[in-house]
Amino acid sequence: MEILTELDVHENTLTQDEKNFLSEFGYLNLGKLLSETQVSAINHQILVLMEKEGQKAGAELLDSPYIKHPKEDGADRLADLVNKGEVFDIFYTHPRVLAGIAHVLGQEFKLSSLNYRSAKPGLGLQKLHVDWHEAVAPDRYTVCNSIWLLDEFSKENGATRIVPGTHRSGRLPQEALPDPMAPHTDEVIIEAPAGSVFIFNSHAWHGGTTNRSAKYRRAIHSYFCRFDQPQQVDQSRYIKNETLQRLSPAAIRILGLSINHI
Ligand SMILES: O=C(O)CCC(=O)C(=O)O
Repeated sequence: MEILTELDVHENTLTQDEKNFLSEFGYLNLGKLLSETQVSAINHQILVLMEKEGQKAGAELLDSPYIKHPKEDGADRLADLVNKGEVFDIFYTHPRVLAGIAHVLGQEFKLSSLNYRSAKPGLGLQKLHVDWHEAVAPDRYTVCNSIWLLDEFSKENGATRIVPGTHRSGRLPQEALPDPMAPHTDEVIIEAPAGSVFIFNSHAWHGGTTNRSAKYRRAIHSYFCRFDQPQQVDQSRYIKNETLQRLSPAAIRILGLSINHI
C-alpha cells in the first residue's frame, strides 16, 4: 500500500533471508532498533504511567470484547500506549517492523493494540498459545505481533518462548499438547539485549516463561491485525487529539483511522 511507502517501507527493507526465516520459523530477530537512550526514556515513561494509573493500569483491556484473558496475576500491564506519549510512536511506525508485519499479513493491516507486559519476579509463565481462536491456513494469517525488549531477555528472566514452524502446523497448542504449560522439546527462548525487536507470527505457538530473576522483565507488544478485523483496543474510541496532531496521515492510517479524524 502507498501508506507503507510513505512510512519508508520498501521491497528491500527486509532482506530475502529475513523474509524466508520469518516465513519458515514464524519469528524474526530484527536486531536492536532502540538505542539505550530510547530504552531509558520509554522505561521512564512506563514508570510514570504505572504510578499514575495504579490499580487501573491495563483497564482498556478489560473493556475489550476481543481479549479473552486481559488480566494476569503474573504480570503488570499497561494498554493503549498510542495515547500515552510520543515515545511510543516508533512502535507502530518503524519501517522494519511494518515490513515484517506486511510480510505475514499482506499490505492491508492496522495496529490492533499497543500494550506493555512485565513479568513479575517468580511469575509470568503462560501456556503455549496462539493469539487467534482457530488455526488458519498460511494465506489466511490474521494477526502478527512485534515484541520490543525493554530489558535484556534471558532464560532466567521470563523471556518469551516460541515453537518454530508451528504457525504452519494447522493445529492449536491446546488441542495438540497434553500440557501447554510444560516446556516443549522444540521451543526456542528469545535471548537478546534490551532494545531488540522480534516479529512473531501470532499463529505460531508462543508464551511467556517464568521470571526467575529478582527484577521485573519488561516488554511492549505492538500487535497488528488484518485491516478488516476489529482492533483489541478500538482507536476510534480512544484516540486523543494530541496524538493525531503529531502523526502523519500514513501513521494515522496504521492506527486504523482515516484522515477525517484529523
Ligand atoms: O510477554 C511475553 O513474553 C509474551 C506474552 C504473550 O504471548 C501474551 O501475553 O499473549
